[in-house]
Amino acid sequence: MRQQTLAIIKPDAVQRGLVGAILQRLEEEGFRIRALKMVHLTKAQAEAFYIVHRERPFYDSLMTYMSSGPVVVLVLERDDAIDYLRQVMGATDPAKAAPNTIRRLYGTNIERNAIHGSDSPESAAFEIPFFFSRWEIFQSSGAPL
Ligand code: IDP
Ligand code: MG
Repeated sequence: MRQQTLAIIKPDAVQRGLVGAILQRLEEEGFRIRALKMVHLTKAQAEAFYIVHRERPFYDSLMTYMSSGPVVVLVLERDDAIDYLRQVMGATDPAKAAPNTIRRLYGTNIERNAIHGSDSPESAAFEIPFFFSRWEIFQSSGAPL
């Protein structure tokens, strides 16, 4: 099923000049970029985005990291986009991620792991409108929203 998901190229990857490599990989994997922007999240914005994690022990550190520099936010479209992006990203901890996944290639550690991807249709439905209004998302003709 044709589907959209939200990806974030995280501050560590932007800072190390990996935006181009990651975008190239995503396009090679068959994702179409439907929206893209660079933003520097405030801590309050990062907290609102990651609200589901507020009870987790790493939450404060994650908020500091996610607001430490600009990120590149993307709406990506493909068949089975949500699960497929999670496969291409690899496991949360880059050291445990499968070879050739984005996190294995470009992540630094379990926190600074280069990329975020929505983990379910419910997450995508929250995360895409968090960053993009409808008119900012280029729709392929006839594709479902
Ligand atoms: P995910 O990004 O693979 O879906 P989640 O468990 O949803 O992983 O965690 C969200 C983000 O929080 C991770 O991508 C990573 O940046 C950070 N994180 C997850 N687990 C840890 C941890 O054990 N220590 C530090 N940061 C973590
Ligand atoms: Mg997650």
